[in-house]
Amino acid sequence: MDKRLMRILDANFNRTRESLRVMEDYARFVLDAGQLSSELKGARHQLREAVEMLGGQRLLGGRNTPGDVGTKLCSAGEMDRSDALAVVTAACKRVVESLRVLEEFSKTVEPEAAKRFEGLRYRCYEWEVQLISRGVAKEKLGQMRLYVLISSELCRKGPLEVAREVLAGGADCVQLREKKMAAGECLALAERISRLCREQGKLFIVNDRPDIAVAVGADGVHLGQEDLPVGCARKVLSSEMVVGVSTHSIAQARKAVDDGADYISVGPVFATGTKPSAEPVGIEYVQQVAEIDLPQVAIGGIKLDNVAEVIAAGAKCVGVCSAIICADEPGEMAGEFCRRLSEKSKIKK
Ligand code: TZP
Ligand code: MG
Repeated sequence: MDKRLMRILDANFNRTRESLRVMEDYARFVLDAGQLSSELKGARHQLREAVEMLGGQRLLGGRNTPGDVGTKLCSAGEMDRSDALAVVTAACKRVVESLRVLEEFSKTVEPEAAKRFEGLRYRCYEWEVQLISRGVAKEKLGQMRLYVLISSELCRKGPLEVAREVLAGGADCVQLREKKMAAGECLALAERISRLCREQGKLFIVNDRPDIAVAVGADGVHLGQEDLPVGCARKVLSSEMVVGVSTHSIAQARKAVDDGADYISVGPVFATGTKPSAEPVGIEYVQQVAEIDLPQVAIGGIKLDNVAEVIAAGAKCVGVCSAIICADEPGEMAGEFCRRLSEKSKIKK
């Protein structure tokens, strides 16, 4: 094989391998996405097999790093990575470029290998969507301040109107929590709220129902202690979707971390008519759970007159249902919660 061709193939094999490793480690260590990271590991193996068809190790014969005129060229932005998401985004772009180069140049020597590179390139487009959308959702979970739960039966106005208003008022996330609604009706409502949230770049979570969450393209699902286990729900969910788990004790919070939850709810902090059977866990649990390194939503009986106490206990995000959705003006009420949350977080800084 022509040495120049060997150099191109060798360089792009390395680029692809390295980018896949970045993607795999992001899936594994940032997203805790077992299935995705094992698919990416498999992709490195498939890459190696396709490269074997071109001579494998023999491509090294073309390598001439000191004589490579490109090693010192650095494009603007190459060193500019603000966070892990920016790193994986760049790797996703790079991997399809290098696979395309492998594909095109291997057509001249081994068309069968070219087809393999093409197949891998298509899969990389899908992995890119999964890695980035789940990465973005994870980032958003960490930045949430106000998480609003909507249950139609408690809404003073229509649930869709309430969703629209609370989003306008500053809610970062809406959860649809319908305990009595028939699946078909819930699906239709979830579809509409999901669209609203997507339009505004806000998170949308469905309570209890992974099937409905998947069907409407929600960001994720919220599960209680008696619902499906996280691992089981993940089998049904698309890999970019997040899972939240209700916790009522530090042991449950630790278990949720081990099970791979993306966030936890912490409560009920106070007694609440929305979940009358649940024993309040008190403000002490909010303080205690702050040691857990996972986004948290303090929830249960939180109102304007006690939210300061919850924030003072360490909560960065509060989950509110009745105090907002039963209000005459849910949007204004959401706005007032947001003001208090941001005032308190400014004092803390
Ligand atoms: N989980 C713990 S408390 C609760 C849930 C879903 C209900 C929260 O509703 P409210 O009306 O804000 O107390
Ligand atoms: Mg539940």
